[in-house]
Amino acid sequence: MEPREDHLKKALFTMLALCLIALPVGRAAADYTVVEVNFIMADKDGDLLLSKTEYLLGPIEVFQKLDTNANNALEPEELGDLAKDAEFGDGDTDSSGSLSLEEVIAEKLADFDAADTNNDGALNVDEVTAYEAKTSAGSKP
Ligand SMILES: [Ca+2]
Ligand SMILES: [Ca+2]
Ligand SMILES: [Ca+2]
Repeated sequence: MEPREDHLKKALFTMLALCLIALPVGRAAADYTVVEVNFIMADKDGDLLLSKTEYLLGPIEVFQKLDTNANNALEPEELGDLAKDAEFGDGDTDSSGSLSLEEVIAEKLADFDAADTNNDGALNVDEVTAYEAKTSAGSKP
């Protein structure tokens, strides 16, 4: 059994690493794109495929971290700038003004299915890269 504390430490480290990667540092030291690095970090079993579980793990951990009042809902105050993101409005399917974990998972599963273009139930790095390119291009005004 994996000790839960180790798991949390790994998640925190991953988030920290993601923050660092997100900084505009010019050319990355390694020849990996941000999408690829995120993919490698999310791919816990290293099979170069993201299962649904692996895909959801990150968002679930982020959810728990952001939910500072532990009411299993993310209010705009907890989300800060993220609340202005279109995903917040889209994800709040019951229009409660907050995101429940169920709403976050539903949103992410929809992303997963949309990205899984060869319908094998897993995401390879090409599918993730293509999906990220598509969604970031689509979200520009
Ligand atoms: Ca995997
Ligand atoms: Ca809601
Ligand atoms: Ca796939």
